[in-house]
Amino acid sequence: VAVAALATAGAATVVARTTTAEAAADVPAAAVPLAAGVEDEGADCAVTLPGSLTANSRLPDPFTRLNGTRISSRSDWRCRRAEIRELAERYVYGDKPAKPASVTGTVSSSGITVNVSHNGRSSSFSASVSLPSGTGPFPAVVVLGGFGADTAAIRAAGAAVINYDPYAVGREGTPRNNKQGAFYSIYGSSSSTGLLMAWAWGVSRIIDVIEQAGGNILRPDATGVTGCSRFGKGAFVIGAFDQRIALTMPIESGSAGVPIFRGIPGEGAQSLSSAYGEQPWLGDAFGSFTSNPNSLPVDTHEVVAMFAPRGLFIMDNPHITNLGPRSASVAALGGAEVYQALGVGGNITYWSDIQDGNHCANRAEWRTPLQQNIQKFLLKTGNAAGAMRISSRASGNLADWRTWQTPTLSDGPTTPPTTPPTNPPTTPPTTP
Ligand code: MCU
Repeated sequence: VAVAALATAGAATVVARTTTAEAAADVPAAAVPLAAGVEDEGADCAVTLPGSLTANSRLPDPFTRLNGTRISSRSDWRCRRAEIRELAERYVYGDKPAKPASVTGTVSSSGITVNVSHNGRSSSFSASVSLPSGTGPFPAVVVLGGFGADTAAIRAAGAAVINYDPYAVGREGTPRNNKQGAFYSIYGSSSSTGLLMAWAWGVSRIIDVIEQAGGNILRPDATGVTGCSRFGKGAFVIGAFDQRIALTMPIESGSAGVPIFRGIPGEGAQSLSSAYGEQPWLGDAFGSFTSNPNSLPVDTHEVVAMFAPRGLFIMDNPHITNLGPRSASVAALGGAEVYQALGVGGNITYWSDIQDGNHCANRAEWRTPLQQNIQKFLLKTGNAAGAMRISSRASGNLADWRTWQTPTLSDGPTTPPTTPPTNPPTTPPTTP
């Protein structure tokens, strides 16, 4: 789909990928399950990780399987996604364990408690809840940290806010060999899983509890997540790794968040070694790649793709190079190719066309798209098409980063290989 320049507003060139024709071609929101009923719907896919890695200065092809073949139908995406998930766990974020043996807890109009036990170890954490006005049950947005996210706009749109303290589940300020928090109490302080994935595990356990509570206060099928800066990194990983999350809204996530790892050094964003070393956000395995991201078999455009067809609204700041906004736009454009191939190009938005350059400022420009995304993916009362509103201050060019092209995927399952010809070849093979 061609990228069409629609308008120029001050210093920011606004480009929108979604034309009327494309929006019409998208499957209507009501016809598509916008979130899966399970945390990982590809859990049954057999994935064999590569034995060795090949350096590639361009972005890996999201449509090519680990065995070198390309997917050809939309239904092939489920198990290709599972491959990307495994790669991202092994090389970037660390393992996210499946649901523990026991998860219990409570949901009230003011809070959620979570109790987990597994293999003889247990831990607990809680989160406060602020309901919107009106009559429930309500959708809910998990908000990480107390800044950046427009909680007033979220509640005004009709969603509850779940105030999640990620540090209760994965603390900052610890060395990698002594990680702390509810996740590490269960899986060990020397777990190689980084904080972002520990935070993701915690939100998945909150959703487990919401599911078990019966849905009188909070709807189990309408959860979103958001946060700014380090909590934007968190929101991105939380949403990617739980397919029950219908809407994810990372804000100004920076290095270790949305920006492609391969683009960060050239753009002059926070270096990979700085982000890796500042806090154990990424998994321990990422330490081998901080000076050679070209050897990573996966990049964040494929993490973006893991969200498809679910709602993804990426907010970014083109005024701060340290955040890697150019590299973030490339991640969004690359991942959007998968959304488009699946016929849901209107379900992703990237928005860096903003005037106020302060990090994690509350911005009027994002209020309308934020509420439209909540209406479309959580309340299911709207169907506004997403858009790429990339500021010309920091716009990357996907063509510079890829050699692959986006396939036209067929609707149904892949046709099995045709049966071999029944007639023997007319010319017998010549003997040497
Ligand atoms: C953009 O997110 C981080 C950044 O990666 C860190 O280097 C800096 O210390 O903190 C930022 C942040 O979380 O700001 C609130």
